[in-house]
Amino acid sequence: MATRGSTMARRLGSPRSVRALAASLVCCLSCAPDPAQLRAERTIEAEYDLETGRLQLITFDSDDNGVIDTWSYMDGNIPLRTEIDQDEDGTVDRWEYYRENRTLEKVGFSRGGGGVVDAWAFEGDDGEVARIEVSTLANGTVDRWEHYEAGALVRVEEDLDFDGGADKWETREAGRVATVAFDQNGDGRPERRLVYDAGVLVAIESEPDEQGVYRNRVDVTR
Ligand SMILES: [Ca+2]
Ligand SMILES: [Ca+2]
Ligand SMILES: [Ca+2]
Repeated sequence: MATRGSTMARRLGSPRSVRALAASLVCCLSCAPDPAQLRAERTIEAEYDLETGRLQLITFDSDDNGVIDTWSYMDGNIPLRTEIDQDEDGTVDRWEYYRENRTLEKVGFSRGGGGVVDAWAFEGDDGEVARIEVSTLANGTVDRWEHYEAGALVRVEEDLDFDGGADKWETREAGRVATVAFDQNGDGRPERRLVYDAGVLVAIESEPDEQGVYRNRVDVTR
């Protein structure tokens, strides 16, 4: 699992579609007819709500090959979401979501394929992917949280019984599992933790105190 998220994209990147659209639209307004304007006229189309007249969708053929690959859903001039079919196979593979201040909030992608968004990547302060939230049932409900540092998966939380709260916590070191803790009685806190050394199980800890320090440890002989 370590590589699936990290190869997705180290950086979410800026919302390239909106940026390209903005550049094209500015050129439309400011320049005499030229190739850039003609290209914009050819590749960008806007759709408006028939009742309110508000802009609701901009479609864009970003590589000018005659196939629309980018759909930006708008509320007037506020971008809500952009869907991109990067390989132009007819299914969306990238979903960009924006905050109210128009900055990129998260990028959705499909681990399961088929054009269904089932994972969402969030950027950290360093510009790299810091967290990926996953809906393993592809139903929109997140049940797996992956945490990354410098592109490496370091921690995973899972909601195995789908009650909305994590009940399995995994830590990783150098790409290998280091500890796995389980909440077995449903109180939201772990009661048992497996400890690994170089990926091999070496101990089982149990009976945590109020601070979560395990009072019982059984070493596993190899
Ligand atoms: Ca295209
Ligand atoms: Ca596609
Ligand atoms: Ca749970």
